[in-house]
Parts: sequence; structure tokens; C-alpha cells
Amino acid sequence: MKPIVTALAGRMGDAVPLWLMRQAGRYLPEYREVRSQYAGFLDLVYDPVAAAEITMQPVRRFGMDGAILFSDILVVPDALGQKVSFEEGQGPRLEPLRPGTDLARLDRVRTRERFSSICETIDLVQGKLASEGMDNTALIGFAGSPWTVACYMVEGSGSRDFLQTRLWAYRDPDGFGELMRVIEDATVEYLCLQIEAGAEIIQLFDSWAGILDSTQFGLWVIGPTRRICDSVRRLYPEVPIIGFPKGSGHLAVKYMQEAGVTALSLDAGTPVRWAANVLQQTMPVQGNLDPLCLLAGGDALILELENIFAHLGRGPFVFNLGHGIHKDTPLEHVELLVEVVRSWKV
Ligand code: 1CP
Repeated sequence: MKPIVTALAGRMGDAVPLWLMRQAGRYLPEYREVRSQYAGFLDLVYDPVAAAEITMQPVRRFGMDGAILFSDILVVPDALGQKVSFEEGQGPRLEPLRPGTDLARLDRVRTRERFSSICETIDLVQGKLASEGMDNTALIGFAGSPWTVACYMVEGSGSRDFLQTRLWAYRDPDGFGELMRVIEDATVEYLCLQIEAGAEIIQLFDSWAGILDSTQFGLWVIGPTRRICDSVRRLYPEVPIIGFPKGSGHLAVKYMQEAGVTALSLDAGTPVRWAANVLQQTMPVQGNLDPLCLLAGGDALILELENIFAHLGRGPFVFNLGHGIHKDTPLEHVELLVEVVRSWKV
């Protein structure tokens, strides 16, 4: 079994496996080189040859144990027919969906066509992993969780508090629930297609789980995640699902107990001692170095790595960041991180 898959099954070999969120991205010169040849970010995502190459870049450079598919959580709204674009330096822009919008116009025909190009990327990456002898590297597929995807679909961009989305959810839970169901169904279809194409692990990114109160968290984070995990497991019981309910604090316990995931990805705010005692006793965990600590490097980096390993290192554990790698991160800091992680013996 590949080391990450083994750790997610609750067992450890003699080393801690590693990958980094957003490992394929702007901090890599080889990524910026490919990116500069494409006008739009989505053009790159929907070009399987380029996307497969980008997926491989951090694996070749650093020997990561996981190759995360190069794509984005916003391909689901795009596939559903909502206009999505990425403005340089500003993040995503979508045509906002507000209460009263006819959800029937979110169409499923385009969905299949969009998803099939991403499946082709997965197929190409599996071919490269095999031909380049990377037998220990697992291909990680992913999607945004419905709550986080809905945040972007309703707000139309990134936001500090996603006010419009949260107001809709409070004022009209039935109408908002309908939108969530459309996203949920498309997400199940998308994840199953990814697994069929060769994804060995799935990660569900719920980047905005932490802005909800505990009642809303139950409704919009736990409920949909549970239904997605159940639906995917019915067809693919052996594929591990990592949940990342970012910023959920103590609600991570409820998420762990009820959302149906195989493992929990921890953000940097999660105290590692508490995580070891309360979470890791029940399921494998992944995380949780602060991306800014990696950007800083030096003694701060070494000390924090020691702290994380002292508490979580015996496993079951997959090393990762607590959120995506910062675009200004020096390559030497990543090299140092990989060296330190590799020197830890379980
Ligand atoms: O031009 C560019 O290079 C655009 C930068 C970029 C990249 C490299 C975006 C725009 N997305 C991605 C790739 C991406 N996004 C991956 C690829 C695989 C990898 O990890 O290497 C993944 C897993 C994502 C997931 C993603 N996209 C999330 C969930 C994780 C997280 O960071 O919280 C979210 C919220 C998005 C939306 C998004 N896409 C891009 C940006 C800048 C954002 C964030 C917008 C915001 O600030 O709210």
C-alpha cells in the first residue's frame, strides 16, 4: 500500500508521509512558466496535458507522497453553467446567484463535458506516476464541500464573512437547501468520476466551515458532507476521504463523529496536543503547519515542526500545512521542511 493510504487506514510505516496543500502553484517557477502561456486560469485547468504536467511538478521536485490533481473547487459552478473567471491577483469572480434565481438553469449537460477533461488529467497523471517509477505516490482527487462552493456561488467572489450566503441560509433554508442539493449531487458525480479515472484518495475542502454557528454547521457542513461520503462509499468503499472543515475549532469533534470522513485535515489554529488527545485517538489526522511559518523559515520553522511531530508524529498522521502554501514561499524552505519530515522516524 502507498504510505499515505496506509496512514489513512490507521497504520504507520517507519516514516510520516507528506504532501502540501496548493503544492502545485505559484511558488514554483516551473508552474509560473506554464501559467504564463495561458490567458485564463480555467484554460489551464481544462487542458489535461498541461494540468497533468503541473500536478507532477512538486512530486518531481520534492518527492511528495501525494500528487494532488491540479484543478480548482470552482470547476463545479463552472460545470453547472455559472460564469466563473479568475482575475489576476484578485481571485475568482462569479456571476452571483441570489434568492429567487431559477436553479433549473444550472444544467447538467455541460457538467459531464467539463468533468471529462479533468478525468483525462487524472488518467495522464497515473500514466506519468507509473512511467516515472513513482510507485509510492498516491493521486489525490478533490472537491470543495457544498457549503464552501455555495459561498462563492452566492457571493460571486471571495469575502471576509460571506454575508449574502449566510443571510440566505438563515432567511430561506428551503430555497438555500435546494441550491445545496444541486451542488451536492454534482459533487458526488464529480468525485465518483475522479475515482473511476484513477484518484486514490479524496479530499473535501470546506474552507469556510468556520464562519457558521453550531446549528448552521450541522445543517450545511455536517449534513451534506455525510451524504456525499455515504454516496461515494456505496460505490467505492475502499477510497479514503479526508475532510478539511477549516476554522471549525471545537466543532471538529462533531464533524469527526458525524460527517462520515475517514480522516481529518487540521488547520493551523488547532492545538496539536488537543488534536492528539481528542481527535487522533479516533481517526487519522493530517496537518497542520501554519503556511506563514513555512514562509518565515529558520528557527521558527524548525521549532514548530518539532512541536507538531512531538504530538502527532506517532500517527496515524499525514504531514501537511494547515492551509495552502503561500505564493512567496522560498523553495529552500520547502526543501528544508521535506528534509526535516523525512528525518522523523515513527
Ligand atoms: O493563476 C493562478 O495561478 C491562480 C491561483 C490558483 C491555483 C494555483 C487558484 C485560484 N486555484 C489554484 C489551484 C487549486 N485550488 C488547487 C490545486 C491543487 C493544489 O493544491 O496544488 C486546489 C486544491 C484548490 C482549492 C481551492 N480553490 C480552495 C480550497 C482550499 C483553500 O485554499 O481554502 C478554494 C477556497 C479555492 C478558490 C480559489 N481559487 C483560486 C483562488 C485564489 C481561490 C481563493 C479565493 C479566495 O481568496 O477566497
